Amino acid sequence: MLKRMFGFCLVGLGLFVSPAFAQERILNVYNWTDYIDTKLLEEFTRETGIKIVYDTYDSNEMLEAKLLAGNTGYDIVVPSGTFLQRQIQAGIFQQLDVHKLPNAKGIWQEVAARLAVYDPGNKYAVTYMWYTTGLSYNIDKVAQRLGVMPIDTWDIVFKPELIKKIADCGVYFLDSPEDLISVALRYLGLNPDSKKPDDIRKATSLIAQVRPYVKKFHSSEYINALANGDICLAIGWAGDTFQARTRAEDAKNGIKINYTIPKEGTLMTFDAFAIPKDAPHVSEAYRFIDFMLRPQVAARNSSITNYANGVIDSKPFVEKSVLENPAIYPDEGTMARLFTITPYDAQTQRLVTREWTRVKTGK
Ligand code: N2P
Repeated sequence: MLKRMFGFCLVGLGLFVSPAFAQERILNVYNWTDYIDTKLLEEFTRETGIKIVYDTYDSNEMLEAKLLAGNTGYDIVVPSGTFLQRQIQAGIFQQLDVHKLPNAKGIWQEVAARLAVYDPGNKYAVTYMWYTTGLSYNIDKVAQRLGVMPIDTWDIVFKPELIKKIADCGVYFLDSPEDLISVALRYLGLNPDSKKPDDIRKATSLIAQVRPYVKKFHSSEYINALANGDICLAIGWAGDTFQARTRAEDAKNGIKINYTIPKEGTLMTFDAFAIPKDAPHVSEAYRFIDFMLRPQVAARNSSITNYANGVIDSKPFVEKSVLENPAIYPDEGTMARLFTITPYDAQTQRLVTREWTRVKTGK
């Protein structure tokens, strides 16, 4: 009898803790495309029991539209600096409790200080990756068309007589007004952070002038398009470009891809993890950010995505070829050519959106 009762109790207990009855732990992550070592998602679940629903986007505008509409259900999002700043001001995020992020001790202080321009006191966000915008190209096809000239100047995309020569093998530009306008301003010798309507129009007119030679404005398709030879040049982001290089090498298709930071200088951007105020799974979100801050984990993300992360303690674990690539981890000389920008105010944003549509539609 006793034995039977004991057995019964055990069964009862078993049912009580069986996964079918235990509350499932979930985390909804919304991150950029091609921006993580996906194996880490499974490892996180295995370790914590938290299931990740992983969704992607390829533009800040897309993320912002969702955040402003509210009730996204997302627990983690990854805006870039200027957008982060506006979204903090709009009250979208919750303040982070750093005590819940023990691995924050490995954060790269110089990088955190740069992010603090957008998030004063680093209260709302933690840097994930940082990077530049530059020229991504197929070495052979561009050389066939431009000869021996070094591919190290924005002239290549902003001088009609040059871009015209490569248009036949396919040119993409990022669909990111902030990147393109700041770079065009810099090229024109104007302040890349200018909010003056006249300056913005000068920048968009420059881009509009070369619009006929641009096959597509898109912020993620250029990785495969470069890797499989569909295009020969893009204005793109460094990490994505080196991913294209790896894909071409894996495919053994003979396509050689390079990325340069033009000598006139370029934009440097910081993408950061933040938790929306209405996030349904806050403690799971902390677990995830802390996991991503683990030096070995951060290093794997950098080694796979070719983006520099925000954890200084990860450096010893980052693939040497990534760590020693100054287009990914800029040396001092490269750093000196990089600029950052601040967010557009509401009025300037309206102008930018209008101008950008005009540029893209060619009207
Ligand atoms: C990853 C793009 C990340 C840089 N594909 C843009 N925030």
